[in-house]
Amino acid sequence: MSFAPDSRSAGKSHRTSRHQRDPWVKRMTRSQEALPPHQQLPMPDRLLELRQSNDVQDDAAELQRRLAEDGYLFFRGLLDRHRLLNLRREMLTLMQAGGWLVQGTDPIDGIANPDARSTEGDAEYTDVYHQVYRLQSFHEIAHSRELIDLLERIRGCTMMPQPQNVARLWFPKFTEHTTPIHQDFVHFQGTHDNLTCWSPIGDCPRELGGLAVLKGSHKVDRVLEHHFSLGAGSLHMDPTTHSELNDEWHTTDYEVGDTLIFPALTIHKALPNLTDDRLRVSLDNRYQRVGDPIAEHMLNPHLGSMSPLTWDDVYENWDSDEYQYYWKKHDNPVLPKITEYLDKAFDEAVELTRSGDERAQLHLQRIANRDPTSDQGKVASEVLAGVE
Ligand SMILES: O=C(O)CCC(=O)C(=O)O
Ligand SMILES: [Fe+2]
Repeated sequence: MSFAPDSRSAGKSHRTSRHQRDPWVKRMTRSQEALPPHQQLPMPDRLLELRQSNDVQDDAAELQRRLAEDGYLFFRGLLDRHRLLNLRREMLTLMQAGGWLVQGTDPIDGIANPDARSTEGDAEYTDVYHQVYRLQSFHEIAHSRELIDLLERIRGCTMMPQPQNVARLWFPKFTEHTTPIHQDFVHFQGTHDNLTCWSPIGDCPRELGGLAVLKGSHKVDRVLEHHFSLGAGSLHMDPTTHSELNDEWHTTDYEVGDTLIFPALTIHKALPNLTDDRLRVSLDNRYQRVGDPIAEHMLNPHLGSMSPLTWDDVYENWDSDEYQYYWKKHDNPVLPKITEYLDKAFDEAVELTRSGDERAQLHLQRIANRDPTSDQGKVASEVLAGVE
């Protein structure tokens, strides 16, 4: 099966005959068996197709109605495909230089070197990620006019990207680190009205692990309780413990240019990357009303707390200053970061480690390796020493 991102027909060829998906079903079943029930992913036939809203793209009232009803909006081909494919090449070329791709392969194919597997929280991940993060074209995409115009129609006011753009670079068959079920507010904070825009950088069929949303879940209208997870972001919640939530997960075989938009309370997750050898590359950026408060950590480069990275570092090789420090002209109130979600997850990981949970142990090991002198690093080392 080809994932050549510049071939639409290749993207469509694996569009879902049951027969074609069977091997995936088997593999998925196997990789899910080790997970506790609330973290297991629905089988493919329980995943429904995202509702596409290209037909109402210019109709503000209908966009708002659909967002209020479904808790998401999905558009095919919204972003410029050639721009994204150029970005894909630039990003993957840096990843290849960092040893993440099989040497001698075309970077555009994203063929992963299994020996380089790492994820957010690992120092090796941050090293390469921060090279990618310096790309001007990566940050410029967040300002795409077609996207901002659409967001302004949806919200009926002036919108801006938050400075902290995010790329996800997910290795194949590393499924215990898949982004778990969560609401974005626990990570990005600010206001519940912020909109996340998730776009694959290259085609992203289901088996490569695109995003799935729980239809209508934003209607809970509050931040639900999250718990420790080994998956990206370290926080997951369990929709089955809330009787007002359904189990209507929606996803699609994404193509380059597609964009999924949802507010901060919509429950969502990534599907596992079950491919044999392909990296999943995507971006998820957040947008807010000009004038709304912003959480202070969203003013900093992503994963800057793992390894120091300033905006001056990011801008070092840019040839334009148009989008440098662009947010400073707006006077958005800055809110302190709410740390309680991650602090609680850390405490849970400590307890789980003490009771022999290997996932929690791996999580603490990561923290101890990454930052042995921080408070959490010291606690992690002590707890790990106690269970050895
Ligand atoms: O791409 C992923 O794995 C996670 C993305 C996500 O949770 C988001 O866009 O909010
Ligand atoms: Fe998210």
